[in-house]
Amino acid sequence: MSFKAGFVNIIGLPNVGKSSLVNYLIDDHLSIVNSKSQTTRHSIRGFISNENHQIILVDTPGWIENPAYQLQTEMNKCVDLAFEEGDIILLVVDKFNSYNESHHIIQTLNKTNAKIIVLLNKIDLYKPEEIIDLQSHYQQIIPNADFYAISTTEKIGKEVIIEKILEYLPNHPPYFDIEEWTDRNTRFFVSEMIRERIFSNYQKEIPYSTEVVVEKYKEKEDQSVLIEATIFVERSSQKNILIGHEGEKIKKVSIESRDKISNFLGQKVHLFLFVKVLDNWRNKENVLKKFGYLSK
Ligand SMILES: Nc1nc2c(ncn2[C@@H]2O[C@H](COP(=O)(O)OP(=O)(O)OP(=O)(O)O)[C@@H](O)[C@H]2O)c(=O)[nH]1
Ligand SMILES: [Mg+2]
Repeated sequence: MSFKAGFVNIIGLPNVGKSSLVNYLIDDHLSIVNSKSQTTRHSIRGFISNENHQIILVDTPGWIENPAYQLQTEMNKCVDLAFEEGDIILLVVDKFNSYNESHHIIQTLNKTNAKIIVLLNKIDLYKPEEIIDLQSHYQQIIPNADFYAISTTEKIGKEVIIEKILEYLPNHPPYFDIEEWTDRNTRFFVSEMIRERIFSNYQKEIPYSTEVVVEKYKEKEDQSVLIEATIFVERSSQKNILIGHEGEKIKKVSIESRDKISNFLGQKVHLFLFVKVLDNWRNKENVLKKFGYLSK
């Protein structure tokens, strides 16, 4: 039997459960999940490999209807690239957002040569008739797609999704080492775990105005890890909010992040966080490039 391998790109509007789906399918914490929308900012790849196949699952940022700053424009470019590069596209939808035929995502899907699977997520929250109505709606606007109703939190749907992906996966040698589970490095996961704690601890514009960069990652002789990370914000008022009265807020983020990272690495972690203002960074091309957001 020849080897099968391909890119399975996961696309949808913000907050529908794309990252939850990737984590559920690969049975690991690849991608951070949060109840706030626009959590994911990069394409993140996770692999399911064995001696017969390699499924490359690609989590993407949620599609933003009207980008308000360049970071959001770059996030949308990740989605457009995912349409082009996918052998299979998983469109994740829920009942809280709907599309019509003229929507960019639907029009692009109907033009692609990739196989399309529509996944109606969060069915733990729906009445049976809502599922039937949504199924007929999506079958009408994307006639070439398969359709499954799933729930990542209730763990419903994995077997049928994997079975369908394997049916569609093209014959191809593995793209990545079959021992690897992702193409992202430890520093990336560390910065994402800190960012996730920021999403959970702050409201309004703070999560969206911050970027986390791991500046130092050093394993010490006693097997513990020393990590220094900078949290960039856009204005000094945001820096004050982030730090909080007598540093209480940032201390909480630091402790929670340290525990998460330590759990992930299986090592003791010494974490030091610094907050810096980088004026209007979300609109600065050179900064976005440095932070790894520019696709070209
Ligand atoms: N009830 C329910 N909630 C879910 C389900 N799947 C995901 N969620 C929740 O939906 C929220 C968003 O999940 P994410 O996985 O971060 O969504 P996303 O599409 O990756 O979001 P962005 O990265 O912001 O585009 C989180 O609070 C999840 O816990 C589900 O099957 N049922
Ligand atoms: Mg996400």
